Amino acid sequence: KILRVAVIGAGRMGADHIKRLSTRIHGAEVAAVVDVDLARAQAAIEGIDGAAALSSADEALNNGDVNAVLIATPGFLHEEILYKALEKDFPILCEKPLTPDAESAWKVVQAELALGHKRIQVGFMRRFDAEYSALGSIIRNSELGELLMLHHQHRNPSTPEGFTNEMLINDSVVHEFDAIRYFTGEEITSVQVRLGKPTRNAPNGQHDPQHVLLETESGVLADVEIYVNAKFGYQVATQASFEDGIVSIGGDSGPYIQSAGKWGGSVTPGFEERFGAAYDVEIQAWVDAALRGEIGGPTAWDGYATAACCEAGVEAQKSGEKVKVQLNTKPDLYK
Ligand code: ISE
Repeated sequence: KILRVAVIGAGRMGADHIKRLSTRIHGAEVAAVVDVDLARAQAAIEGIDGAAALSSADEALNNGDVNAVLIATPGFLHEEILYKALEKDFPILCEKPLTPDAESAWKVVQAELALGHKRIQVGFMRRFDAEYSALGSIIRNSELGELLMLHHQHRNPSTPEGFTNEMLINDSVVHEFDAIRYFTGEEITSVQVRLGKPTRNAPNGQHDPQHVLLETESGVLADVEIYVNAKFGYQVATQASFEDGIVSIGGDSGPYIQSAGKWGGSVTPGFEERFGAAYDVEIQAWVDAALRGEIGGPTAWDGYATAACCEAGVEAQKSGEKVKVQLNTKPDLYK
């Protein structure tokens, strides 16, 4: 058996996934690529045998050749496609965010519950990064005692047009919300956002950088520097403080070169390079699990819980106050 995947959305992330599905991933093939811009869909399937370029998701889901869906459209378009794919009972890999707000994410959770089994894996790829999983297992195995604090740096070189102030939370810090939940195995209980001195390089009314402060159920404190117009490159790093030590991940990696009176290495230019290996592992885990009728990563509940954190985060951005994260009771399916 093989997954015949319809990739919905052939933008930056969609195109990247199409490449990996058609070259490096085992057990799956690209059956269809959907984009409102048909020329973009056509360009994306070039050289891929047996793939169709289409302009409507309905057409792809109903064409008989498709048995799985990878959703890589902008977040506000996910919900409708999710319902259609759930109706077909197809394995679904949905890029983050699951949906743009907690209410719609909760509806998606309800639709999956009605189906009675998990079909949605949400694209939080950091869980599949080698250093992230190493830190995750140090925490779970209590190798350095209890985890006390997490310090995150999330820096992007620049933002695409239309990247709003809210998107610093909804599109960027959403990754840390998931990472903190993944590391601690707990829900985040509150979010506060501090706006300090801004860079002159921020467009679109963004206040950049921002300092996000969080707490988890057991009182682990976390902070995130989100800085999306940092210019120098793409950098995502974490330092974790334990009772018996400190662990740092995502630091600079080699090769380190000494030449012409200088020494140093290079910084990854974007998330495709920084998390390329993690995306490969993520998509392979999704495919392997889907072939067994399961999912291989973050669930719709994770999509919902992070959406609730984002909502609190955007409110905190506006009020400057510490805002409580409101969550419904976790359904048994996700326990
Ligand atoms: C983007 O959508 C991502 O998901 C990247 O991982 C993140 O670093 C970036 O800030 C987001 O805009």
